[in-house]
Amino acid sequence: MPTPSMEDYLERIYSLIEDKGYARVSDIAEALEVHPSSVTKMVQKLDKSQYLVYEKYRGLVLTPKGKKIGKRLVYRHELLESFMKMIGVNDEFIYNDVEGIEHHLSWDAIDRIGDLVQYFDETPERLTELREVQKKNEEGGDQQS
Ligand SMILES: [Mn+2]
Repeated sequence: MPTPSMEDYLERIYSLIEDKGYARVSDIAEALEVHPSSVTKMVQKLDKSQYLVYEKYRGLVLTPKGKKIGKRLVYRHELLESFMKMIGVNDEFIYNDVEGIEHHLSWDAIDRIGDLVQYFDETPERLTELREVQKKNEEGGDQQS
């Protein structure tokens, strides 16, 4: 199992390759706001664990194992963002909240959250009811801040 930090890298590398066709050390460093030397170190670790192959001149290539987990990690992040949005979390908190919890949930929990998101997608009137509860709670003024 990859560590949380390895997960962050694999998630980002997968997205970069999806978006641009390649992932350079400098792009990863910029995206994760870390020093390029940290990226190089982690890339070597990911290579050793067979998530990717690092070739000095060709760059990074994800192995089938790296692609599979990278895809799941990107899905997990996007699902949790949808979930946060759905339950009414303010947009400005969503990204950091997801970054904070994504590594600490079981895949079972992720799948159950997936069910819930699907449930609300399929029955939008429930979402309207949820918004009414939230509105009532906010008006009640008993919200913790
Ligand atoms: Mn993430």
